Amino acid sequence: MRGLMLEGLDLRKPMSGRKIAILRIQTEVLRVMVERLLEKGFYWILPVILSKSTDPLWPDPEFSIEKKVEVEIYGEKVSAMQSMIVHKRVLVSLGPEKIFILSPNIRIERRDRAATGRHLYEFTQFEVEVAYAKMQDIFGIYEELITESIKYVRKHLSRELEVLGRELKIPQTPFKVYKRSELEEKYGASWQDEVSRIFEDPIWVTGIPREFYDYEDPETGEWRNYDLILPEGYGEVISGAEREYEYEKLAKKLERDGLDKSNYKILLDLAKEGLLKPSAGAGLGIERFIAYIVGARHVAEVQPFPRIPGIVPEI
Ligand code: ASN
Repeated sequence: MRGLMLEGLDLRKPMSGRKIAILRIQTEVLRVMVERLLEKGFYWILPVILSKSTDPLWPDPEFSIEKKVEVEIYGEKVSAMQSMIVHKRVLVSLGPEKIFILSPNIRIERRDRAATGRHLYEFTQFEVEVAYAKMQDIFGIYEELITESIKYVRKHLSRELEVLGRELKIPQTPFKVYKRSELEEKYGASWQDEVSRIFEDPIWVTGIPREFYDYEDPETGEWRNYDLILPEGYGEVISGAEREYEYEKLAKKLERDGLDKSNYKILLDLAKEGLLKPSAGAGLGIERFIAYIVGARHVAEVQPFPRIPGIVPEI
């Protein structure tokens, strides 16, 4: 269904009506989502790009990073942001307890990921983090953001949907919740592609063994984390979790994963002092969500300046 024949890559021609319709839809979807969170009392935080501390993105069943972008500035080594997870944890612990960030991430995905139709080497996450929140709270927030934006687009942007030839269904809430292990057992290794095609509405998948900062229940070994899988083959669009906040567990998990503790010293120091608050949050891939809304064949179709793995454009 989705190849690499993309529309809108020719930067020397005026943009197509299709692409302009996509940008109109994106504008309004972002406005709806931002307004909803502002009404709920969230603080709008601006992103950080270069940092000594970023998401290791590992271990993770989805890992496909070719290289980490590191540069030296003022005699110090910093990385391009892979996700603001560390910053989110610090902020909700020391400052406002409900935050959101439209956060650009740089992830140099392997070139073969160009063909999935779902990977970009630069993209933006709609990040949310809430102190003392649980999984269900975060499910509720994103379910509202998703359904309200879809309702808005159907009601006010029907002309754009027509240009795109897109029929958009309003998903039923609450979205169904499944354990990753049960999906894996039933559908095998490619369960994500399978469920993304079979289910008609988005589904939450919980219990994913991955990065140290997601909460692991010491009694059951269950991971209190989640992904949201979109239907029609669009796949994962959100990932998040309840978070670890205890020093011992964090230190042990960093060691288990073979990560350099000095990159996460701030988290460890706060945890040691009892200042790292429990929280939960997630990030929604904005381009993937818009690709689903507009029915794009490749996620890069929603970017004015496509960032497809392996292809470095003129601008
Ligand atoms: N944004 C994700 C979260 O909040 C982390 C990630 O992007 N890897 O858990």
